[in-house]
Amino acid sequence: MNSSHTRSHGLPHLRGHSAPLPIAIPHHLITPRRTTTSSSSLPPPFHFPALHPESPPFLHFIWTLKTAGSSSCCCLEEDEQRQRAMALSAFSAPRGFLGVPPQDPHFTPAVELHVHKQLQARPLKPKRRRSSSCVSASLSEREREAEYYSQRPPTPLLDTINYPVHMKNLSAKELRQLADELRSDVIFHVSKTGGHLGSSLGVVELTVALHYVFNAPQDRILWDVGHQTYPHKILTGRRDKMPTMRQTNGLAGFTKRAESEYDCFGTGHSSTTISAALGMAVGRDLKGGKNNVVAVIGDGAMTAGQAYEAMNNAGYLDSDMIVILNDNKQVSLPTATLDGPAPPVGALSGALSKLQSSRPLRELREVAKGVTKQIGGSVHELASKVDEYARGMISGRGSTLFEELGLYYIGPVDGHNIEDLIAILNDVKSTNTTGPVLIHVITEKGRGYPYAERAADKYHGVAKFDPATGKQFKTPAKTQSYTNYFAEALIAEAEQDSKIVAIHAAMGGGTGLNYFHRRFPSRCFDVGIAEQHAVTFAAGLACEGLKPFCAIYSSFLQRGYDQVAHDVDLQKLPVRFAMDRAGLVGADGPTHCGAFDVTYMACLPNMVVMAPSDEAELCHMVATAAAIDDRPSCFRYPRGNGIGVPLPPNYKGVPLEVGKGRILMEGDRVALLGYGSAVQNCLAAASLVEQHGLKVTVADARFCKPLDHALIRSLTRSHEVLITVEEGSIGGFGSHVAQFMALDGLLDGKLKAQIPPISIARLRYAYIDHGSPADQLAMAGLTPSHIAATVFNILGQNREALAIMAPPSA
Ligand SMILES: Cc1ncc(C[n+]2csc(CCOP(=O)(O)OP(=O)(O)O)c2C)c(N)n1
Repeated sequence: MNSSHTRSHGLPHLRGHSAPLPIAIPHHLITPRRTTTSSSSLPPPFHFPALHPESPPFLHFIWTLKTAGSSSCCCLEEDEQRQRAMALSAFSAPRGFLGVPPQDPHFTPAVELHVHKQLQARPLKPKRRRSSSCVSASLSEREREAEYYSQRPPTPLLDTINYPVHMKNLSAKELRQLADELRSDVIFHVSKTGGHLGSSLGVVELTVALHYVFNAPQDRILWDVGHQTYPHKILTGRRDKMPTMRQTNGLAGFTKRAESEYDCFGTGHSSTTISAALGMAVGRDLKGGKNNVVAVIGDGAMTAGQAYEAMNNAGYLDSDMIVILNDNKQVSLPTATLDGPAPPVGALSGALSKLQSSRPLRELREVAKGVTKQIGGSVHELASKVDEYARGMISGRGSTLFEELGLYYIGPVDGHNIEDLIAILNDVKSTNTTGPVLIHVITEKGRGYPYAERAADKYHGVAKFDPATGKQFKTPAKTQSYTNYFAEALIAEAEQDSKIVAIHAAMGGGTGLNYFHRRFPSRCFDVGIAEQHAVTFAAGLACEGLKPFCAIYSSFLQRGYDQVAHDVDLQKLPVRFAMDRAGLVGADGPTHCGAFDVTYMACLPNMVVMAPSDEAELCHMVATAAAIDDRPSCFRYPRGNGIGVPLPPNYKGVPLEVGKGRILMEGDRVALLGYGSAVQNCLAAASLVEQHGLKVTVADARFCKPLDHALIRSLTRSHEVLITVEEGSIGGFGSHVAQFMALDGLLDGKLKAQIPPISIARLRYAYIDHGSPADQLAMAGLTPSHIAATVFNILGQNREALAIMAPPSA
């Protein structure tokens, strides 16, 4: 176990020396329970000596107790005796250091009394707390008003679990405690790093039950999307790395095979796990193996076609595997419109809800419970628990969907009831040759963190936040995100053209279309996590003369590529693709990096391919796409905020001339031809270069297809060097420019001086790991310094190149 998580006697490790410090105190020590205590029986006052600032942290704990006054409560309801013993031994441990004689009988009672008095002096407000948790002393007013704890909770049991093997002997009660501690640990860590919170909180009990029943990594546990795996990561040897979550060189926000053998399949994009699990199950069978394979998939991820393709095939192949449908009634992101919680889209969720609320089902369960009671005995209880949920007894309407695909349906099961989960998982595990089984588990997103539970978006993805108040620390920005500018520009177009409609795939918040939805509810379509369908659905709308804008992240559109090519481009249908998160995306990493869209879009014969260099250009490109009505078009824009250029009035853009770029800055010798957001880095590079006495030309290509041939010819002829710059993979803008130059004879000069060297700066030929945007840009070699150094390198001025890459002050 990593030392940073090791705490003595389950008490928090206190950092720093300035009192007052937060402390955690088990509930029974501060609850007035000694009703017999009278002033006459009180121990004599205990004298706390002064404390040296260099003293070990646990002394500060005691010192804080004395000086700050402990005011809060905690509610470790479970196993009081054990908690009490642990706490008292912790109190007793430092006696020697405090100069207290080891046998002083008054030490412990004195501490208890002190705490007791503090409590009486400052009674606690009843707070809505669901489970065992922690406390902090010396609460500020704000903290006392708060519904959660600002400091790291004690996790005595979790501290003993580094890998699943360490939890195999725990009792049901201890497993519940472990789940509580795991939950508070997730909240604590995510409050420091930001990341995916709500989904992880919803699967805490499920994660504990799965790792208790199954033996990963031999048993394969797959997590769909992987954004809910923070508890899984904590239980599988990565707790000490949680503070590095989603940061450069830190833990990935999704499962990743290279990170841990417990991550048996890499994820990020949804709805893949049933397919992968089936592959693993069949692979096991072919090899004669015996291990279990479990795929956990959310009801959102279950809206994608691939999940059904996989279930259909699983039913046919009949290999043993378990699919756990984690149903939290949240399908799209965020889980709310701008006006409040959104009902989940799609008929599947309707069917699942019916299943949950089915009256016959509830009654049958009651009957089952009665039968169990009459039979009595733990074995019968366990067995009937499974029967109770099994399909034979319920025949709920939603279950037939899965049964007809060939999966044995069990459910719905309370996903926060560890005993039930364990009973069912054990039963399914121990039954040989069952074929595929689907266990329908009901969970609550954001479970156990009051602010998440109440939030309309269930805190799906959060910035760093204050756990006590749930308030996220968002740095105010001077400009809006590109996503918002896109949404405003599209609304402006739609105000003038009633044929404009918008489609997204479960990403109303991420694409900004929730704003469009509020303005035009009947013209906005959330199709669920179904990018393939979104594209062909848009194609159908275009056939009917509507003007569809399909807003899908660059990386997610990869999933709908055949539809883009076959259903849209081949038929020359005017579907407009707004590709958000183009280029590097920071913390989400390579699964979400929009690296390939220029390559896969610009090779299509009919597609117009463009990229704005700033937010005003984005507005103009929305207008351009609206105006292109005889063929498909697309534009890509980055994650992050605009650069603060003046915007067209009311965000209403003006259509650009298709296939025309523009020169932004005139110079000599070297021309930088940027595409999309990379143009800004070209401008910044130009000013770096200028500091070394060279003025370069900077041009904004605007279009990758059709290319501005005249612009490229003129730049080529009037400069010694042409450098294209883009945030995308090989085969993108630079490749198109190089191809054109080769075919146009621009590379055929007879004299050396007439041959313009061309350099192409693009994303490094590798997947760039998650990290800060600045680190990623540096890894890609696309920072202004890299571009400026490339200029001097090509000109043979290595000294200037070096000076730029390693300035003297660095
Ligand atoms: C192909 C694809 N499209 C969109 C997303 C973005 N996305 C991440 S999680 C999520 C919702 C998933 O819902 P569910 O599977 O029910 O999990 P929950 O977040 O509710 O736990 C979406 C749409 C994605 N990861 N992959």
